[in-house]
Amino acid sequence: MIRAVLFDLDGVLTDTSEYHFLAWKRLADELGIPFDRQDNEALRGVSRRESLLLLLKGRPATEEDMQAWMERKNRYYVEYISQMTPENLLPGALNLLQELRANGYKTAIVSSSKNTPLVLERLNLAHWIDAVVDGNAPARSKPAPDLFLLAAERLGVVPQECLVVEDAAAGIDAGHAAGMRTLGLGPRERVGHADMVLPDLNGVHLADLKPVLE
Ligand code: G16
Ligand code: MG
Repeated sequence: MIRAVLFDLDGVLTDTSEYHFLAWKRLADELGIPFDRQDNEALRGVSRRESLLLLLKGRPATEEDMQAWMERKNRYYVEYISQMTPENLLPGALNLLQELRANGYKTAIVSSSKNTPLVLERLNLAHWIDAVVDGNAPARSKPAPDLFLLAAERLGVVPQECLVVEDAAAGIDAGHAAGMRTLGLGPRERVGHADMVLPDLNGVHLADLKPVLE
């Protein structure tokens, strides 16, 4: 019996995944490294450092370079997200959060991003969320189960009572590693290993999630 729904942020509730791409693309262009949307798929949901390593594709870099490049990418990213408003919530996201809460489910945001507090503030979401666990927590990032396990603990539920909603392969892996049920959003090539797959949350109601909620 599911009692809590743990939402990823980027690519699930809002489209910051596009801003991550644009910020990495800007850095890659400046460094003269080829990088397109297809390359970006591998970065979805993984940490900032892991993303940079994927972008560098084995090119040599000192720790100092890495730090400077991660900071530069983050500066670009923060520029983008500072312009966000509640209009940047993806269709269906707010409605589902409200329905869940009205029906006694607990809700959490579980994101690898250190920028989660700023994004949540821009989206004005605090009212519908019981707990937030983000990349600032002293824990391993996805695909490790740590962030999801921490969220369950904060909500006072056990992993078997949690449904994870994720758009990234690494996030689905993290949910399964935590012993939770998973709803994958996006193409089957990416999230086909989830317990249930939908294209996105547009028009999705509680009743549609019955197969994974019971
Ligand atoms: C997100 C994004 C990733 C990003 C990571 C770290 O994870 O999907 O692309 O690299 O956070 O973000 P930041 O550099 O802002 O700390 P999630 O878990 O919300 O999908
Ligand atoms: Mg995501």
